[in-house]
Amino acid sequence: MAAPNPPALDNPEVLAEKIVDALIYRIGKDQKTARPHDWLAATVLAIRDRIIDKWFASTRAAHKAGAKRVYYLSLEFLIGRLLRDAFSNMGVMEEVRSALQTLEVDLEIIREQEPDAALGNGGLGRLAACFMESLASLEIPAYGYGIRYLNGMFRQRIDDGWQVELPENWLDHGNPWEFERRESSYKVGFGGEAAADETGMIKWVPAEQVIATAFDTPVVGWRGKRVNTLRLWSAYPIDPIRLDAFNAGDHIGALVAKNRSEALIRVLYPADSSPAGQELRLRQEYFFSSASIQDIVRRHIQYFGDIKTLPDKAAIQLNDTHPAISVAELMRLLIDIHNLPFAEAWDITVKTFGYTNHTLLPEALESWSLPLFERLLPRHMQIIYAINAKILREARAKNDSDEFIRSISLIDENGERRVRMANLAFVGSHSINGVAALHTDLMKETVFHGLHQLYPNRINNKTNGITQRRWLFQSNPDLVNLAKEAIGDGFMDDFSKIAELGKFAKDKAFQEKFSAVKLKNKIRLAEHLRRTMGVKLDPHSLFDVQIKRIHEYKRQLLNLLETIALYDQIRSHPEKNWVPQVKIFAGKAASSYTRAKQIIKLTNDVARRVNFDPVVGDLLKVVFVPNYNVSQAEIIIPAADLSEQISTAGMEASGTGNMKLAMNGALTIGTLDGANVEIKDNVGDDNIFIFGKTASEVLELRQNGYNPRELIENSAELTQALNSVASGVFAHDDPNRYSDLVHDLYNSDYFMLAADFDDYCDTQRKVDNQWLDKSAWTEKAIINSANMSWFSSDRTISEYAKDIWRVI
Ligand code: 26Q
Repeated sequence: MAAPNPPALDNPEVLAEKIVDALIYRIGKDQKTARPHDWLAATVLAIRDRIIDKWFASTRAAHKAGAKRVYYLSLEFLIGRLLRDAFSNMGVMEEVRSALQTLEVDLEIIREQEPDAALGNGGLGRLAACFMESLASLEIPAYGYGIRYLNGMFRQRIDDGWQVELPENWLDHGNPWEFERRESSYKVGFGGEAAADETGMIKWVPAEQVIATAFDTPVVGWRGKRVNTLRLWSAYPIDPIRLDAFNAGDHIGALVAKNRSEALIRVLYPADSSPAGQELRLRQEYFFSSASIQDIVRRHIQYFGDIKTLPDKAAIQLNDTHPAISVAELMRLLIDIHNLPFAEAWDITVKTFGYTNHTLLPEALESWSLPLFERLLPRHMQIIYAINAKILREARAKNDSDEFIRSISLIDENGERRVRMANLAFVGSHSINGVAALHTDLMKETVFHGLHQLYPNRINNKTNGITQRRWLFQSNPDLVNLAKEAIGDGFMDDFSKIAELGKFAKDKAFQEKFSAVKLKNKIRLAEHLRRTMGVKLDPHSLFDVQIKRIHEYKRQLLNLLETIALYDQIRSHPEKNWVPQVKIFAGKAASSYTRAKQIIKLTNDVARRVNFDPVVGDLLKVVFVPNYNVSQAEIIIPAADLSEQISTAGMEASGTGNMKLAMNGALTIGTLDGANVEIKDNVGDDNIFIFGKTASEVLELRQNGYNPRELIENSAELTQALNSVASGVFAHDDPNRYSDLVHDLYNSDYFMLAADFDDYCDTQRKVDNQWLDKSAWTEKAIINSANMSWFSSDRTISEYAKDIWRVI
């Protein structure tokens, strides 16, 4: 059957009719009784039909061409709201807006009814979402594979300054973007035994099985050229109810299987950069890996007939180690089901997989205790031993030292024996990449030192990127209009052309317009915060933002201590020419991360004191915005003047918020960490504020015995700030609340706040001075926006496609 012609663009009246039709016949409401979320559903359904046409056409085209497909396996996809993404990429945003206007419905109001699909923690999950959008925009046939969590990332509420976690029920009103595909269902086993049968073939007989069923969401590329699939797995029991038990009166026991399978997909693990080692997490990892690999193999056989050609037609990318068990799962299918010899199966596996590493923090490297692994996945354990034997043979031939062999082994023998997922992912992949240049260099020297010696050609860098469609075009329309006015709209399709804005950096009239856009975005944010939090902010003050997961290595505490020092100074000298500023913080702490939660509480304690101090007035405000998520980011980022990227050098793999903020014209204050280094190279040394120890200086300090106490005592400002925190100035109700926190800074300060504090404060005062020269500031902001196109995820994905996946 020929592909139908794309539906003609409707005029607003025709589209309005379609929306009303959907409202009445598919939602079952009339115009009088419809509530905003009914209008939302009806509008999505009316446009969705067009997307589906493109979707099928894309799938057919890839099939016809016998194209190689990219499979992105990720336990997280932080996609946020989909309406604006889909409508804007389909090019129907304005058309829909006017259609709804004829019905007296406000698109912005119904847009806000859409819940955020928060199926991710932070950077890694959002990166997966940006990548999916870029893959579709670059017209690369690709599938994202993940889990359809019933509750994604928790909703954060702040009670008396403390974080409280609440479940986020994003599916409560249904999800008009997804399609359940019952026909795409696979059995996934757990436990039981793996032993040779009478023919000598290994047979795994699992003790328990669940069914994984696909839910597909279309991912619309720019200008609707291609629509890819995000396939998320849900779990069903094989026997939803044991009728015999139920009829015998055991109503709970009858439903055990249903509850067990549902537990698999119930929640996203709310950890970031430090794994929570529960059995359920390993079950989730295997559940989605197994379903995805079975689906990929099934599709390959169906289309191409021969499993041996898999690496020519499929590239599977592992988003960190969370799906690393896929390596053993593919081996199992090739050996046990497709009867390939081990060596051939291994060759296919290594050619098919690529692995992306997102962290160097040793405590964040995933490993599973051997007894747990063996009990849950006995056949995979055997396969991992076999892989390990092969790899260690190769290693010994190269270097027989114990230290080298220990570093290569898939089994960690220090203390309780554990399976190292990073080593499994590494040896099972032909490409291992870091996510920023510095991070990739450090990978070679630290976590993968031994493996890099054994396989010197495998590690490569792919500096992260972000999609400018969501993070600029959709979230900052006024800046886009200004850019169009100045340089035409060529940058919408060829984003490198945004560099032409640089020509206007010194143009006073353009500067005025640029800062007027920024001011408008700040007014919008101030209004949003007034409505949601009741705070009053002066949009003319400097908006200094640190928005990201709360983690000690990201050093929100450094920012806060500088804020306290500034507060002290303003109080001592209120007559000075201070720059009025707002310190905006937002982010979630992992629920089990006590210190991170304490930092949130301290932020709120400081805010309460500073914001109501009449001496300070509007000179300094501190705001902790609750429930940071993708939608909040879309409002905060375009309104930021200053972007805080102040991690301890060597610890932030890349960062991507740094890119979003700079692209929207915020200046960065940051350490030489992660992608900050490359942002500096692109925007130029004069247009970024760099401070602090470098990664190698941090290492040296650590090796030579770091002494924070001495550093603190040599800094009058830091001493005073810590004294006020320790003595309960911000916590009258519980003066000892922060004693341990201050004690730890004096005695260990693992993240080296003391080493960077003075330099950071000096640099903040340089920022203030720069702000006072409005024209020079705006010039720098324009240069930032103009020079950030390299950080488009289109560039990142093109590099993956050429160097790793070989699909272009
Ligand atoms: C692992 C095991 C068990 C439970 C949870 C986890 C877990 C979950 C999420 C471990 C880590 C994460 C998330 C890590 C993350 O977001 N890393 C960030 O990735 C970004 C994209 O590459 C980088 O820009 C950031 O620098 C990096 O911190």
